[in-house]
Amino acid sequence: MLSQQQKLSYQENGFLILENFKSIADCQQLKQTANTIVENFIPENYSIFSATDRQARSDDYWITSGDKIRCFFEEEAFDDNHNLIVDKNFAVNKLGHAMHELDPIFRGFSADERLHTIATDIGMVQPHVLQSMYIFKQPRIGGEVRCHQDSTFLYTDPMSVIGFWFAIEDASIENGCLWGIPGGHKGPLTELAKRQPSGNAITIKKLADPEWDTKAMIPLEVKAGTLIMFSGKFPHMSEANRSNKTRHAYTLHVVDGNCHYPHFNWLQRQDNTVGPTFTQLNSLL
Ligand SMILES: O=C(O)CCC(=O)C(=O)O
Repeated sequence: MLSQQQKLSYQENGFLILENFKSIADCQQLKQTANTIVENFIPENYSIFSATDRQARSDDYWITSGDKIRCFFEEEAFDDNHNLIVDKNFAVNKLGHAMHELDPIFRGFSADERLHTIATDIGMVQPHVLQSMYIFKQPRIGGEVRCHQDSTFLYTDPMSVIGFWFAIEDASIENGCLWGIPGGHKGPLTELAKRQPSGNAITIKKLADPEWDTKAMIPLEVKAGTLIMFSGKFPHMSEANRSNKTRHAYTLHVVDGNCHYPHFNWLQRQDNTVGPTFTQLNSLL
């Protein structure tokens, strides 16, 4: 799947951009499905997602969502008295974390054998799809995602997570595209998130300096259908979306089943696995 040059570029920069990876029709179908999930959602039990804090917030709704489809709201969708102040259909920050398994349209989009091949091309032995997220990045209130490395939150020993980030709509600086530090993955893992043995608390432990050199950040502006893949130590972020446009994206986080997946990771599935392989996903189609 990947050329020698693409593999070298991924190793050097920690990320790779593959344009036109998905068709516009596939992106539109996924977007429609995500919007329908939100339309049908009755906000009785929900939580708010914030990725600006250094301290991870957690609650029951979040911590048990690893093998479910749940809605997490934008922080700015509520007033100080916790009343929803925007249309529900433009209030959800993201869906998570098992659409790839539980929803037939999301499953079809995710069960892409090319992703298995790409993961093995860059050295993964047994790719498993651990997590999916549909990120809306809503107009005007789409929350910032602070600079982080995905291995902080989905840790394996040795580290293995790969992020597959699909632009479902055009992503630009204006509507809050991804930013990243090319080569930043060559530094250490700077933080590790650990779920506490009891309760829902997740603590984020600082492992290393320095803080990210934000001057080295570059915007990854891409068209709908593009796949950006990045390694678990690639520092990346996105700014708040203050534009009038949405910026929908879908992500899959894939880990190597040959690596140890510790109990301290926040995402623990009831079946105690690290999610299906691409072949298993395909067999469910
Ligand atoms: O889409 C975004 O704004 C951030 C996504 C992200 O950080 C991730 O997929 O790891």
